[in-house]
Amino acid sequence: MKNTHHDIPPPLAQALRQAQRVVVFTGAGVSAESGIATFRDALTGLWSRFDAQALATPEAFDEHPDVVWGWYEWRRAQVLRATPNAAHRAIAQLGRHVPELAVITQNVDDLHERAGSLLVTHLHGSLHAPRCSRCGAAQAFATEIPAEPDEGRRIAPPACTDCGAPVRPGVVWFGESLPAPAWRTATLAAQECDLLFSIGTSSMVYPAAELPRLALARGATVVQVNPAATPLDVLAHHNLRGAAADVMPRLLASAGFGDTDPGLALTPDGEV
Ligand code: BV8
Ligand code: ZN
Repeated sequence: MKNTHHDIPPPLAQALRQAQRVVVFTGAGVSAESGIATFRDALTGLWSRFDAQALATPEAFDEHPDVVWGWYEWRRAQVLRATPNAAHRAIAQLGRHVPELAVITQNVDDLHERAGSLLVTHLHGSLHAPRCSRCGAAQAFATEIPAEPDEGRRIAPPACTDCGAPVRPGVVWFGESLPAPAWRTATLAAQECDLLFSIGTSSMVYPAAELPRLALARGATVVQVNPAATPLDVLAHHNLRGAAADVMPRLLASAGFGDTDPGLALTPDGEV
């Protein structure tokens, strides 16, 4: 069934109410409403001369370490200034309503964790885990929040405290393998779930884009949330055409999972 909806179809609300094992698989689009540039538009200024795919590679780091490190420091500054949006919060809330929820993200930000999601698997690493490009030693950032690197400023990467080699971002670049434990967790979750949401991803990067197909092959219901069409459209049972921060709260409400916001004081007669 290849339908696209603005509203939540009743069969989907029902499937969510009855789901036992749910996977939420996210891409850059889930952080878009937190002001984090999505992957394909994360290139501004100096970096606009590079294609993201060309910049997120070991070769680019070897050739232009200061351009690549500057790009990641600009992105890290964005993330540190950002706050989780309603989509991240709805996904954390979902974890309080279904028996098992696995959050599998391609994103390198920590907004799922900051929204309260507990089990978050990072397939492509994290902006917050720099490591030595030679000996692999974990490194700490010299400054908590990098001075806002202006558009395209080159920043020389720091030297490893153990061996002096350049420190690199703790992310998985194109041509690099995904962390085996994360990939194993993700494939097991996709193969065992009864409902998988693919939220805010262009579904073009492999092997991550394989996950919804693994879930489908095991008979799971696959739902996509994206304002635009992606290669997953033809396979998904439901295509919810819209922004994640708009769709996700409506999805939970449709299943009766709307939490009273813990921050709201109840009036004496229980009215919110
Ligand atoms: C690997 C970290 C084995 C860095 C990233 C087949 C099989 C296996 C590999 C390949 C294959 N074919 C090709 C490959 C190679 C390659 C690949 O997939 N290339 C693609 C381009 C074809 N894959 C790899 O290299 C992977 N490694 O295969 O290892 C191996 C080992 C050695 C030698 C050979 C093979 C590694 C891939 C990981 C690369 N690193 N990120 C960083 O972040 O800088 S991937 C990068 O793209 C991002 O991290 C992101 O996670 C990923 C996908 O991007 P999206 O998240 O989808 O973001 P995007 O901007 O594309 O789209 C945003 C979406 O959101 C859009 O659809 C938009 O409509 C939507 N949206 C916008 N606003 C909203 C919204 N949605 C909802 N709400 C909104 N408000
Ligand atoms: Zn080192």
